[in-house]
Amino acid sequence: MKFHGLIFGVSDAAQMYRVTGAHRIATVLRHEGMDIEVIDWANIFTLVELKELVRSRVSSRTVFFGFSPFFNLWTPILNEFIKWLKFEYPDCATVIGGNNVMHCAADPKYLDYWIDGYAEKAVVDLFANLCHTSSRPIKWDPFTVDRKLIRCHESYPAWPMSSYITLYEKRDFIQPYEFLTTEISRGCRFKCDFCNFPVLGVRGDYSRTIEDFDYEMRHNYDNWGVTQYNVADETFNDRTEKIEKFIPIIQNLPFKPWFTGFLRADLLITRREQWQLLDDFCFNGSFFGIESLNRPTLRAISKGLDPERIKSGLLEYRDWKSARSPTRLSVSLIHGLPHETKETLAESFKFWKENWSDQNISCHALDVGPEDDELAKVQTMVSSFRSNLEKYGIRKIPPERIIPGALVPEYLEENIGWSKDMSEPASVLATITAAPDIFPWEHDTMNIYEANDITYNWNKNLCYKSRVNAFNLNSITIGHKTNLYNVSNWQRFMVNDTEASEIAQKHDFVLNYRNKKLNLY
Ligand code: B12
Ligand code: SF4
Repeated sequence: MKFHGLIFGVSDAAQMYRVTGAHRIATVLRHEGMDIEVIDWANIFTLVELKELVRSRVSSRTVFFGFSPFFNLWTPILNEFIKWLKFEYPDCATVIGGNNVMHCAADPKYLDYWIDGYAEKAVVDLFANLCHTSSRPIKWDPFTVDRKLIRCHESYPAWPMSSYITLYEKRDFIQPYEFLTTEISRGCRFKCDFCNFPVLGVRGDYSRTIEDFDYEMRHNYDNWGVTQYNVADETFNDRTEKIEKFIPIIQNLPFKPWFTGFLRADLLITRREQWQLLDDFCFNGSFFGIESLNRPTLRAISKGLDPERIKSGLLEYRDWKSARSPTRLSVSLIHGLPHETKETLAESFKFWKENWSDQNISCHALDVGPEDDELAKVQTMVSSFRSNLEKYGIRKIPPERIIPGALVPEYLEENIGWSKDMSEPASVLATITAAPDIFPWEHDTMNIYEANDITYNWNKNLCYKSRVNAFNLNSITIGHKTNLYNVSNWQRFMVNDTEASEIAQKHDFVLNYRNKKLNLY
């Protein structure tokens, strides 16, 4: 008997991206012989529709309902839904998974298992147990008593692996103009102090096999016509050999792909040989975490390259790359890192305003992690900043100087310029909604309120006027129903323009998906 399960992806419908984690886990479980269906954007279905969908799928073979909230996004309807699931199908397990999933607002009363972190290895054991095909004991977290939790990074590390393949099915209704997400390697070679990614400081080649990558690219093209991808790697250019390894595959594909992903600017600038390789890879969209242009700040976060070299190198790369292929470069800054002042940020603003108007820029106030010390201790994703506040000269603002209500989502939305109508700020808002516990920090040269104010001004006067983000190109291709190479003037689109002009079609896209899912059986 083929065991059956449903995995519900929960993600911001305005972004129109599917939750890759849900499809990746589905791929792994299918490989184990299970019949797994993924339902993307479960958050846009009504409760009645969710119930209807479940009733049309469940049979005696069903063993579980899974949830994959991207960025821990959750809604009250989903809490109603899991309550109903447990009442209606008490013998089926409810499982929720993701990086930092303990931060999710899902009601633990109705969820049997919580799986935190990269879960490919853990799910194999868990589901073999649920299906009674193995009695290997599950390595639960012994310190969490209020729920059954697996901490994958400690008990079932899922890296490095030879395969990171994610496959889709006909019932996913993938459109040829979508951007899917692919993963070339897992883990980052570096250990930046503010970074909260859990797999850092890895050594050696952590990339998948070329055959595994080739199969994924061809399968998605042959079956769904997909040619465009976001790359999940934390630092795609951490090793030049990794880029070289995959180029023969890229160049033999029967289509011209487009990749967008994270690059480290200092590596790109000091390893000039990567430029041509990235162009050969069709790595045309790049996202750089620049964080700051202030030298003492960069030193404090272990980013040593002289900011003057970063500035000139980025401009040179932009000119070089855009003379060869359509290109979109995004830079991201963090306001309020140690040693940053209003003056250093004003200088930085001037540089970007004068030199980067044809590309994209975003900025965020420093978020050191949750205020609650206990929560910070149990998180999988927690930065060195949060664990070593003193080392970085970061303090909690004393209660008498706390501005009541200034760090809650409603205030931030109203006063800091985060609005649900704009794709980028909406993402941030979603994050804040999921994690309202913000550490009220200060250090000798800035505090969180000042950083928020500066961020608001940057957003209003620079970031929202910049071009569309390299990670948001999906909105253009879905809006135009064709891939990026075919949209002639896309490079002129701005962050807000794209949102405004394509909004109707965006909604169609996810609503059409929902209708097809509901009418499938
Ligand atoms: C692609 C991507 C996006 C895409 C999303 C596309 C999509 N839905 O596929 C877009 C562009 C929309 C995006 C937006 C943002 N992103 Co983003 N994004 C990524 C990226 C590069 C890849 C995500 C991915 O697909 N990973 C691969 C899959 C396989 O991993 P996974 O999702 O974690 O799934 C595994 C586990 O979580 C678990 N799991 C997942 N689901 C389930 C379900 C069950 C049942 C089980 C058992 C297990 C399980 O098992 C899976 C396999 O191991 C990551 C970096 C990274 N390496 O993850 C950043 C990342 C997640 N993003 C990040 C950020 C900051 C953002 C933004 C806030 C940026 C911004 N300022 O706007 C927004 C927020 C979006 C929102 N609120 O919706 C940060 C998060 C940091 C943090 N948590 O503190 C990351 C880690 C990058 C970084 N280092 O800064 N992002
Ligand atoms: S910030 Fe980027 S480069 Fe630095 S450790 Fe994190 S993932 Fe790696």
